[in-house]
Amino acid sequence: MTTYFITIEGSEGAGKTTQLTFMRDFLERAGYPVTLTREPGGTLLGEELRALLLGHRDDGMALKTETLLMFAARAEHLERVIRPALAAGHWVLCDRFTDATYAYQGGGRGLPMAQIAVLEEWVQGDLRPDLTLLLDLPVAVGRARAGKRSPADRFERETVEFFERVRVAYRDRAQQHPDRYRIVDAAPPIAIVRAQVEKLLAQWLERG
Ligand code: Z5A
Repeated sequence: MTTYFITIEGSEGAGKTTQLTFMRDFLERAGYPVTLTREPGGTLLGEELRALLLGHRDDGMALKTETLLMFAARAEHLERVIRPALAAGHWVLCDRFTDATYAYQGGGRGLPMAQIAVLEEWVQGDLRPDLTLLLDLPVAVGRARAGKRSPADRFERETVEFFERVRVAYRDRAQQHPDRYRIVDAAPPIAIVRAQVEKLLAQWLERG
């Protein structure tokens, strides 16, 4: 049985979590069993690492520490959730994955992309997403959406310039991997974004 690993990416407030739920419903209606998960997180240990990574501490975190914790959570997630689900015949839908490390730690914080690539290779081997949807929208629009919740986590307190760099890094990734990436305009209302996402999924399912 063929199973697929699908990720959804974008900067804060892009609507990933909202659209991922619709994607699960869409795929389940089409008869595919789905495992829905997220990063950082997805396992007990991963969620504890997520709390450390997003936590409201004020004494900062070294960039290497932040990156290694992202990959530590990912190693756990791959071992305990993603690979077993794929092996059991489930499609895996994941809210963020390694493209987020390239965008945030690479683009946002300036870690050399080649160093991320070394960790990607080590932790994932040859496993890469089959499809990645990038929900793209102006930074100000996403921030306004996310700002309605409180309090802001360690990433949400970053500057507009940081999120502009994240957006550029994501778009660069999409250009570098056109076979895997699909870009969705995430600025319109939820129902319109949903229709775009479902159309892309339907086209992707029908590809030869
Ligand atoms: N991070 C990292 O640095 N490196 C890594 O390797 C990984 C992650 C894996 C946590 O991720 C942080 O971890 C993240 C990057 C970093 N930090 N940031 N920023 P996260 O995915 O959990 O956090 P998030 O991006 O902040 O999630 P989010 O703000 O919840 O965004 P979302 O999932 O894309 O949006 P949402 O929850 O679906 O919607 C947000 C609100 O907007 C909500 O009220 C919706 O009802 C509303 N919404 C959604 N869509 C629309 C539309 N189309 N119109 C109007 N309103 C909408």
